[in-house]
Amino acid sequence: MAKPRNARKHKNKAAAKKSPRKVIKLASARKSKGKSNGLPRPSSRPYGQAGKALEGVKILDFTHVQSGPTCTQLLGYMGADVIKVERPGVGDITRAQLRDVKGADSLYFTMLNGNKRSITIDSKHPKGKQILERLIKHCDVLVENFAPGALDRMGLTWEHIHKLNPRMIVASVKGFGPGPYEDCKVYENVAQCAGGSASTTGFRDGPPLVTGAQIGDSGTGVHVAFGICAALYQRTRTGRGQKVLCAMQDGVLNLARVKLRDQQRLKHGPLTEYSQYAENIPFGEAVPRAGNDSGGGQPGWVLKCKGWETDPDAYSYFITQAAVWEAICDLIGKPEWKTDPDYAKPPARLPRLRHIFSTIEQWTMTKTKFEVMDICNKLDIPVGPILSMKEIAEEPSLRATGTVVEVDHPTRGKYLTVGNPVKMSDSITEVRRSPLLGEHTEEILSKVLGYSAREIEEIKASGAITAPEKEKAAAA
Ligand code: CAO
Repeated sequence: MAKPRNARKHKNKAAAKKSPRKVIKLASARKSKGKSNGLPRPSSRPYGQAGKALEGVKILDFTHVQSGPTCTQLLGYMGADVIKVERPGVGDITRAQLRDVKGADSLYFTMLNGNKRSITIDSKHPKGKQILERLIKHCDVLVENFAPGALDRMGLTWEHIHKLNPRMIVASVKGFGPGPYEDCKVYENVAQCAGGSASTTGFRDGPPLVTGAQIGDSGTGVHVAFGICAALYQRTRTGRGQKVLCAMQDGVLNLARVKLRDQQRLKHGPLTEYSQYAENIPFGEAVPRAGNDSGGGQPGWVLKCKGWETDPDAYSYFITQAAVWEAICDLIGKPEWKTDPDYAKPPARLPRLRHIFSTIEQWTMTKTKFEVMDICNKLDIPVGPILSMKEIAEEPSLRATGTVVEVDHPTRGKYLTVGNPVKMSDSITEVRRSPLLGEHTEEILSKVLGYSAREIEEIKASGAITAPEKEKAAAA
């Protein structure tokens, strides 16, 4: 098979150094001097301290609001050097949105932009364009989530970028993929609605509901991060960058795929695990909203626990997993259900789920949600307390694992953020605070792009990295 055109170019030293095959070869060569079985040795460093997974990867972060910043923050957590380009004087619009501390960057911004450096560049200024072009040559990946066409309007077409740096990966989040809506601007809830989540969320007798988890924005950001890592891996073979696109509609649909599964099952009869089936309510043509029904093959529901009358989160999710049905019967004082033909087997239980869950609820209401968890876990019954954000913020085990992290910020003081949810045995995540607007402009111009002090003075005087006074005042 013919080699890709750029494959030969890839044989330069720098590219070969990054090739995972080469890494394995070096490790096994080292090993073969001793008593080797040809496999790489485990790290001799303490857990999680063998360097960072994406060390050396340089990201030109042209993202704003939530979806793109989620992606680049994750890449930063994994060790990439993330250089966030922001509009002079204004910055990412979220710096000033939902502000809780006067004059300080909002939590909206700080919690999505950790582990990044900030440079301000007016991308429409001729000198600003020159700086951006240098950054494009320097970086491995450009990530953006502007409205459709905005990057092209800045003169940064794929062709132009690819010409400047054929190794660059250009990753984009858009609301919709190619098709009738490709030019539309999209925010979180629009994506939840267009991706099939809203029509299948909520209660049957209520309107469609959006979820609190930001599956449109943050969910798509995670998808794009995955696409970028895959493209970086492919580049080790081809030497070439590529375009990576994730439409928010597609990202949401990927997360709602069980509902597309149910849509197809509808052709073959009612969805027997939906409570609607037990209530003898006929199904329509499309997947209905399923309330708190489990999306899988093991029925579940949210049940009241002790204190529910005053505490809105005193509930547990309870799953009547078939494997532990007998333990459930004993626990709730219904040992006869173990042999009763109406209850003993899962298909017999389906039309009776409502009654079953209200009987279990009589038991859960006598216990706190944490007691339910303790008792059921010992019996292998899958349950989960409904945790409030207050409880999550205060949960010591989440602090201990670095999932919830406290960082210090020069203008707002200490705040909590969500650390890296992915834990890796060789790669530690250090969570660093978000940058102030333009905090690293000079550092990046001089140390990364090699501009001299005189050139930096010229850039400053040109207005390419500073805002007109009017915009500064508006953003304050
Ligand atoms: N210097 C100069 N101009 C800059 C700049 C810079 N550093 N950074 C951005 N701009 C300009 C853009 O070029 C654009 O100008 P034009 O309209 O003249 O091309 C302008 O700022 C506004 O960009 P935008 O259209 O992306 O921003 P918006 O606030 O109007 O729309 C959003 C926001 C999110 C709806 C839109 O960006 C979008 O649909 N993005 C794709 C989908 C997406 O990511 N949605 C998730 C949003 S929440 O995470």
